[in-house]
Amino acid sequence: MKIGSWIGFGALAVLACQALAQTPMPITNGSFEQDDPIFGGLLGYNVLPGSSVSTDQHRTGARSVAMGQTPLNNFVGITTDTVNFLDPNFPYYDVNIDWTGGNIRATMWYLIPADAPVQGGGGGIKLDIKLFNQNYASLDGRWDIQGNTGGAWVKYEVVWNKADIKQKVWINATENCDGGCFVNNGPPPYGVPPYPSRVKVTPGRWGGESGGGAGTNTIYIDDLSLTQDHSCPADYNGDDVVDDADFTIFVPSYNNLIDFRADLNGDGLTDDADFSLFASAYNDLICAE
Ligand SMILES: [Ca+2]
Ligand SMILES: [Ca+2]
Repeated sequence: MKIGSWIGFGALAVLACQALAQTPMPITNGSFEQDDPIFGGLLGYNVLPGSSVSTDQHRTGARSVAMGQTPLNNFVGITTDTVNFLDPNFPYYDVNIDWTGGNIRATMWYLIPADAPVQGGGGGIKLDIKLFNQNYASLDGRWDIQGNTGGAWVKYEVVWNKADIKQKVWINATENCDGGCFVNNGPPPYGVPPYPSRVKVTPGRWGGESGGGAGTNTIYIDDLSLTQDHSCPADYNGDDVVDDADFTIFVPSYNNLIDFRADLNGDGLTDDADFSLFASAYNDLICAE
């Protein structure tokens, strides 16, 4: 579908996509070297039972996190969902995100000694999309590590597509409403907008009955990092181009109006104002310089 002829809708250049590189996000203590100077324990993380700081292995610095064996229906790992008493403006160590920004990428490195192979279980990096301390959506980074790495560090990366994140929040906002729907002016303080603004990051292992059962031995992790692709709001599907594929995402949201998935002006609705913005961005086509 060609909508180039619709571009007469005004020169709303505010959405001209910024030519920014991926933005390193302020994940605290990603190399696991620091303890909290006041409260002790691993700075920036809630270390769940079964996990611990280890000096046996380290990719950088002197420490890593050891995620131990995972009993059935149990979870072993660390999470950023821990209170930061030192910063009144950033009360949790969860990582700030830009709702109108790009795809979110997480990387870490893992190691399994040759003489202690992992059997069973699953895991990965889980992402929870949050506003304040309310969880709006959970996205798993699937991971089925078995065997061993021969003692070498192996890179693990997961990318959460921006459209998938919005879709998950949308489903929770509209289909799981028994306890109070939080789409558009839903029960305060959880109405959307305001949009979720941070993520809880959880590297971990889990031993589900349908997910490989219990997991043996230890997986060491190090050098956790998060980035978000540059902001190009009208690029709904996160491929760095504003084209017909994005228009097909725009249309259903525009048709039901209350849909925030294609909202471009931040009012929680997808209406004519957003169409004007989308048409302008479509005319530019390319997000990145
Ligand atoms: Ca696109
Ligand atoms: Ca709007």
